[in-house]
Amino acid sequence: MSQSPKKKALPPKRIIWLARSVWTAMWKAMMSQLAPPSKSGEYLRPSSQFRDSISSDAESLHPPAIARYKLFVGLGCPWAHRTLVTLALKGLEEVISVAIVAPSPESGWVLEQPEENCRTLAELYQLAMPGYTGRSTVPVLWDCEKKAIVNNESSEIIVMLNSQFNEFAQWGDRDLYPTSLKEKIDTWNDKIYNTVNNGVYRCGFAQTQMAYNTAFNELFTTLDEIDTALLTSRYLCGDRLTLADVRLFTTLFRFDVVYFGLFKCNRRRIQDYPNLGPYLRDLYQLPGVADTCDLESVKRDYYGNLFPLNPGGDYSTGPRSRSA
Ligand SMILES: N[C@@H](CCC(=O)N[C@@H](CS)C(=O)NCC(=O)O)C(=O)O
Repeated sequence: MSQSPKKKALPPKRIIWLARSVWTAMWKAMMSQLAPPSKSGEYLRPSSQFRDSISSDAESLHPPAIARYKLFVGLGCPWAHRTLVTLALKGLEEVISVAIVAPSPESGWVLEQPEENCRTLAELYQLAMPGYTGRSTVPVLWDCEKKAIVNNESSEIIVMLNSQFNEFAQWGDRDLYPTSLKEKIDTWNDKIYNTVNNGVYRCGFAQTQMAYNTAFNELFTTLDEIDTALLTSRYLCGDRLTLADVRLFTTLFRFDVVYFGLFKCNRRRIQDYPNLGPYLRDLYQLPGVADTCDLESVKRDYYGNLFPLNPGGDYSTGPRSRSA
């Protein structure tokens, strides 16, 4: 009697190959959603869509005023964090209110308290511009009177916070973007944006080895350069704190805890640099700044929500501080 041929078990190699191919295809699809790449796998950050200004010009739609504007921020986000630091350094907490959002895998940013009848940031964007199809990012500078997004680009919001509310600000005389230093500030900003602020994302979101290597080298070349500059200078532009420091601070603050591990920015930690480490602590200790910092939210938002980079969602507990 002939026996039916025994089914052969699928060789494990085949299974591994299959799992790898499926996962790689899914990973690529998720990554191109999360972080649109160039042809060579470099991360290309989408540009911000709302670019109006607050100004006291007669024809301005958004004149400076007390209690008219609100900032929507996520505490993990370095771009939103810039606006909170500027708010604190100018003493604008009583002038501009803050609404906090937290990430959710299903709905993107969710408001801690509903605002304008919106539960999510995406709904707020829809309220401002029905049919909007772009990204709903933080920070958002919201005009409560006009029910409009004034601006969602952090680099522009902090310039407005620095200059447009001085008559109401506790520290209206503190100019973080003085004309005399503008050129120097802008030069640092350009370099630091490309290679450090966005540079860490270019490492973490790189989709080819070459794109990662390039971003990694540029990042640490700039950090070395800054470390050298800080040998003879308390701040980036001399002895005066400027918006260039604010912009650098929020990236450095997250560096050892998330970028070093999750984004593979791991040639050196900030605390291992002779001058960058103390500089970071110096900025952290400026009055009002520590209150804007929330490392638990930073860990939760990066490790818990960048699914393609960390599918398990668990997060690291290190690194230890130097003294621990
Ligand atoms: N260019 C923007 C970038 C803001 C940004 O990318 N924010 C992230 C959080 S760190 C975000 O809200 N992402 C949500 C998304 O891309 O859908 C700025 O500097 O204001």
